[in-house]
Amino acid sequence: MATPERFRRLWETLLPVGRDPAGGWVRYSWSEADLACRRWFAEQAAARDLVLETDRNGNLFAWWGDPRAPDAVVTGSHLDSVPHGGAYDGPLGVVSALLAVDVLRERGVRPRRPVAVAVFTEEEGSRFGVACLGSRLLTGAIDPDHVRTLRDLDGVSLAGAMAAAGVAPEGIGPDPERLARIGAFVELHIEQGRRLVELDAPVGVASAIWPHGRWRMDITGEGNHAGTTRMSDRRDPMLTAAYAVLAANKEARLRGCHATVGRIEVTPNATNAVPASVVAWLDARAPDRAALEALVEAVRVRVRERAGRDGTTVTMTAESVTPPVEFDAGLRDRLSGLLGAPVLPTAAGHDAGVLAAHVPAAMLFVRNPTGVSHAPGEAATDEDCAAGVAALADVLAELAG
Ligand code: HGY
Ligand code: MN
Ligand code: MN
Repeated sequence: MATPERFRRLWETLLPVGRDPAGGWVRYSWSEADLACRRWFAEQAAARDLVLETDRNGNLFAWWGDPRAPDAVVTGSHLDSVPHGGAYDGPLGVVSALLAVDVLRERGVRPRRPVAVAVFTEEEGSRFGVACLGSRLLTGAIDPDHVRTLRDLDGVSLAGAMAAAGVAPEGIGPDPERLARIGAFVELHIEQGRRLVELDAPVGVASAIWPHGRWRMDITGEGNHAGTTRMSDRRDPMLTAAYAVLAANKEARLRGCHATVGRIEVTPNATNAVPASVVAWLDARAPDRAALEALVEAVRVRVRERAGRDGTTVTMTAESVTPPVEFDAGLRDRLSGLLGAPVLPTAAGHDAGVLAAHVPAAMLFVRNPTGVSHAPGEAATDEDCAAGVAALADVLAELAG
């Protein structure tokens, strides 16, 4: 049975991995913490006699049933994190999937279709900048030659990081044969908002994902002395960046969209120097594609105009853009009917959203009392997590049993 105590027992075996003294969890792909997460997953798979595979993109699959058979029911999520993120975003889906397999075995379910628990690589894009990297590579949504050249903040390439972890980077790229064997994908995830709190429901079913993306703004001015440079002589890229932050916020609010500048890099980053350049990343999300394009264009126009006044130059480059996702309506209705669970959209990206373009995909959300995510305040009660495990077990039994 899926009990809170049982959830907690397994949960606590993963919890210390990547916990950061400065707060939250730091589990970047292919880092020591990520490799420890992968070892943890391998141990859990072995303890359950699940056959573990690492695919050509570093995604992990633990199989209950024949890995080569068609029409598999795959469930899982990711174990990487944003910088100083919460505990649940990703790991909850993996832990719940393992426990759901346990529950089904205890119930004596013998699946007609193979079942796999999956862990996707670099869902957050926190190290190499592209979200849902593992599922994008698997599905051919991104060029592997480009991916091999991606570098982290220390200049380490993705190819180098993979090779250091013992996974051959030469092989990354689309895996149509593996994809064709997946008959359905279900990802359980912590809710990243408070809709389920409002609805008084422990578990929900996803309807859709807002289109969203990341844009890099390179703003260049002139480095100079903070004490001696007259205010009228400055070409300060920080001013343009500051304006970009405010413009993005205002345009998003006016349009019913979301926009965030959560990361900047300042060169040379000195207290007593007018910066030479600033790089700022815009994260923008909208209810539909046209609204997203209009939002980003509005920010672009306003920032360019401001750059003209600041004597700076700005270029804005899309780093990743994810189209809207409507989850398979048949599967969504079947699962919400089966679980008696409400249906809700999200503005967060997920591997299930990437896979949804290729296979029937669905998501379950577990209530988050704080509504916080991508920060240590992310939360769920053990009772709700157990309800999530029970719901996922029911879903897997329905699809594969
Ligand atoms: O950033 C996102 O939407 C997700 O949580 N990866
Ligand atoms: Mn996330
Ligand atoms: Mn996630």
